[in-house]
Amino acid sequence: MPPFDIVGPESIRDGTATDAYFLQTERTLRHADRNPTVVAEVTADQFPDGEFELFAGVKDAAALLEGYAVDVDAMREGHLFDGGPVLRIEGPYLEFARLETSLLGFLSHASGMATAALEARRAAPESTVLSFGARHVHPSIAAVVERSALVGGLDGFSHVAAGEVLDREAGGTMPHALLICFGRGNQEAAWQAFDDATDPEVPRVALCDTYTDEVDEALRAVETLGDDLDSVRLDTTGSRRGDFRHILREVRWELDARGVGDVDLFASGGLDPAQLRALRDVVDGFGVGGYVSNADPVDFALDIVEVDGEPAAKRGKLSGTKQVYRTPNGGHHVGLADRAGPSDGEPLLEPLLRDGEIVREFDIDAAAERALSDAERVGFGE
Ligand code: PCP
Repeated sequence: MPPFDIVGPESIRDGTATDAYFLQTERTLRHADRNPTVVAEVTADQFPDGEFELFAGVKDAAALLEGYAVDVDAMREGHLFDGGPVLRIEGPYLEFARLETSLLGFLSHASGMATAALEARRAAPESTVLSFGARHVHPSIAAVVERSALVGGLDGFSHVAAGEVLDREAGGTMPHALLICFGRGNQEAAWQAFDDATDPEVPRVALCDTYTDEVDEALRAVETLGDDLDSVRLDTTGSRRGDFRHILREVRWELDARGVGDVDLFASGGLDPAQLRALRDVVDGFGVGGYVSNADPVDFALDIVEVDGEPAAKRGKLSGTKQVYRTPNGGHHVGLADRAGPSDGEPLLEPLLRDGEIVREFDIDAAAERALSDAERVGFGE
């Protein structure tokens, strides 16, 4: 028995990470000697509805489909979409039937978290916003959480192993556990020990809410670390929070009054975009966890829309191979791919694989820039 309940990359690659009915379908089609060439599209909403979500998970989707005899077109990671296909596969159905489960999982989960991250980003555009939410989900998807957070425009993340996967360094300073290990009344010893033990390039962010009043602890941190102190973080427990904005303003006031206006103020603990908006003028940065990592997956489905060149679809779904166009006003137009699109429309489905070979590069920063520019264009998160 494996030590953890994790479906491994081999099962994802060979397609056994699937729903059993796809294997039954494969058997049935082979038995009937039937393997039509189909076009299948991944769609959340058939028609644009003005409710935008952020497309993510494309790198993993491409890796899943690599090596199969299919052509795939998809939106770029970091595009906002509100209807119509985001990805299209063309090829013999038996090439990719069993991959549907993992394909939808890759796209749905990452897109849901990236959308939430972009909401947080847009709620506090000038603040540092860090992803702290890997602790709420299964560790096997931590890199998906952190990549999605970056695609949505967050500035960094906390998960170390995810950093190794993404080739980015995780950040973070101290939990309450460190303070508690030194004991009540010994916060100075904890902050000082952290300062002594930590590489100089790591910012000194003192957690200042463990035992006593936040103003009291913040001022004691200033006295302890002096010029070395970069920031204080308040993660005030919900039951003690009262008016968090007032607590933060008070800390800011007292720091400024003592001439340490350059010490930044960080807030964390159960924050959502509404709270970020309400606090962004009094703090310099936020740690956001569950709002991103616990986001609902996007409700994507994969539907066959063409069989052997003929339009086909289940009821409620639109038949025919489609293209999605972005119009200059930020709206979307969904049309048949073999018809002319809007004269000023930008087609969004672009080649991802040709005959099983990946024909695109993936860049997290480029995806994040796309997401922010799309958000401006369509007014997402305003
Ligand atoms: C932060 C805080 C939040 C965690 C991160 C995730 O950690 O406790 O609960 O953010 P979220 O609430 O938005 O999901 P620490 O303050 O370091 O946690 P601890 O209390 O364990 O020291």
